[in-house]
Amino acid sequence: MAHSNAGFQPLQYTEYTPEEMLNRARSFYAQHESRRTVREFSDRPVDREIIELIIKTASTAPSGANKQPWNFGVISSPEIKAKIREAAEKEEFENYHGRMSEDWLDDLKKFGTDWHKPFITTAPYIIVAFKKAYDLNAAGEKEKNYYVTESAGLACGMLISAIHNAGLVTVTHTPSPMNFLSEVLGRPANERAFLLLPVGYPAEDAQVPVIERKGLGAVSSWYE
Ligand code: IYR
Repeated sequence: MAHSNAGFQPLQYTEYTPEEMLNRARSFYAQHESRRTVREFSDRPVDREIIELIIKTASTAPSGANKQPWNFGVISSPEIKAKIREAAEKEEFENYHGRMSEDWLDDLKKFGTDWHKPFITTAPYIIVAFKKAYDLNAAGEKEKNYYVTESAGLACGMLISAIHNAGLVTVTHTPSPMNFLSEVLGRPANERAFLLLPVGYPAEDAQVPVIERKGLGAVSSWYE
């Protein structure tokens, strides 16, 4: 393929034998299949370098025009975690007492969630993923980002895989509305909080709900 732009280089690519491919695909699947969302955390400390590597992994996600329209707020300060928990619980209290429909509350019953969010102060790290609606260049002018929600979602998916791969656990917490996170963390106007993820070890007695994953037949449609 001819490229008008000189900024290209040869792809670094490793090909596996069909057998290696199958083994790799099987073990990657098995590893992902063992992931569970965890809401009960230990306060055991986690090495900062692990968190750095997890975020670097997330940031390898593809994004619209490679704009990488995300920023991860990483909170270990007990004072800031306490502020975030207080504000999140205030919103969640309202959600569970009138803002969420009866059907919605019913759908959540099996997860045992309520407005209390102790994991925000127990987990050693809280990661708040922000999506960047636009960027500001050096002159302070707005520069467009593309497929911002999709891009941030992809990065968060890879973040979750990296957390699991490292042997840590998380929950994708979505306090709503989330604008308090921008205020508490002093984020600029072009960023919107997207997800809040506590990261750490599970509590020793952590329990998870009994759930099932849909089978291949239910999640895929094949045209052969
Ligand atoms: N944001 C609330 C409610 C909640 C909503 C869904 I959809 C969930 O899958 C789980 C919880 C909370 O975090 O409790």
